[in-house]
Amino acid sequence: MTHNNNLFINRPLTEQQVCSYKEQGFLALGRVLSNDGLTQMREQCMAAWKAEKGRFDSEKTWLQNALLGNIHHRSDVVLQYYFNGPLVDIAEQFVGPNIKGVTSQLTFKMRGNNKPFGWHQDNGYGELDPYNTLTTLTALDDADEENGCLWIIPGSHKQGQINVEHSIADKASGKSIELEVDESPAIPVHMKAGEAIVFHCWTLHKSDGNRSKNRDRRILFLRYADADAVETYNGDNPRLGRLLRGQSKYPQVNSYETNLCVR
Ligand SMILES: O=C(O)CCC(=O)C(=O)O
Repeated sequence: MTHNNNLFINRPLTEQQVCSYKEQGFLALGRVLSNDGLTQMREQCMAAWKAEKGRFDSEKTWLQNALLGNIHHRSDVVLQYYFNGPLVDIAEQFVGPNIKGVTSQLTFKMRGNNKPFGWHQDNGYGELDPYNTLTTLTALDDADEENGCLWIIPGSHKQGQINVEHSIADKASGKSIELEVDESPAIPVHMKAGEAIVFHCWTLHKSDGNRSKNRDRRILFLRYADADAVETYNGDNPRLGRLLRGQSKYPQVNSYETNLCVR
C-alpha cells in the first residue's frame, strides 16, 4: 500500500481544539482532503456506489438507499485514508494510543432522498465499550440544511449511553433509531467538500431529508475504537477491525487482516 501525501492534509490539533471536543462532543476539522484526494475519492466511491445502488427508491429502507459498507475494500484512496490518513492521528488524541478501525461506509443522501434520519447516538447502533469510539464524517459534497446536512446537539455526549432496543436484526432490516429529544439546542453542521468532522459515540445527531433538486449529499463515514473495545450486544466479544496503532489484549485483533482493496 502506498501512501500519497498529496491526497490528504494533516490536521494537528491545538490544545483548545482538544478541550472543545471534550466539552462539546464534536470538532470540525476543516479541510483534510486535497483537491486531488477529493477527486479520486469521489471517483472511486461513485464507481462502487453505481455498481451496487440505483436511484433513491421510497419503497426501500434507509440501509438500501443510503449505505454502502466496507468501502475501503473497493477504493484504495479510502483504504489509505482510513488506515494511514490524518484521521488516525486525530483518533489517537481522543481514543488513546491503541486504536483499531471498526467501520468504513458511504452514507449518501442522494438528490430525491427526502427521508430524515432520526436522533441517535452512534453507540445506539452497536454499543462498543470503552465509550470513546470516534465517528468521523468526511464530506464529498458541500452540505447544508437544503441537502440534508447533519444536526448535532453540542454537549449531548455528557448524558452517557442511552439504552435503546435496537437488535442486530433491526439493523439488518434497516429499522432506524428515533430518539425523542429536546432539539432546541441543536445546530446544523455545514460542511464543504473535503472537510471532516469528528464526534463522540454518545453525541446526539440526526439529519433531515435532501430537499434539493440537483445536489447530492455524499459522506464517507469512518469509525475508530480502542483496540480492546468489545461489543456489549454480542457477549462482550472484541469488535474485530484492523489494528492501526499500539496493541490489543485480544490476539484476534492483533492478527486481524482486513480484505485488501479489490477494485
Ligand atoms: O447519513 C446521514 O444523514 C446520517 C448518518 C448518521 O448519522 C450515521 O450514520 O450515524
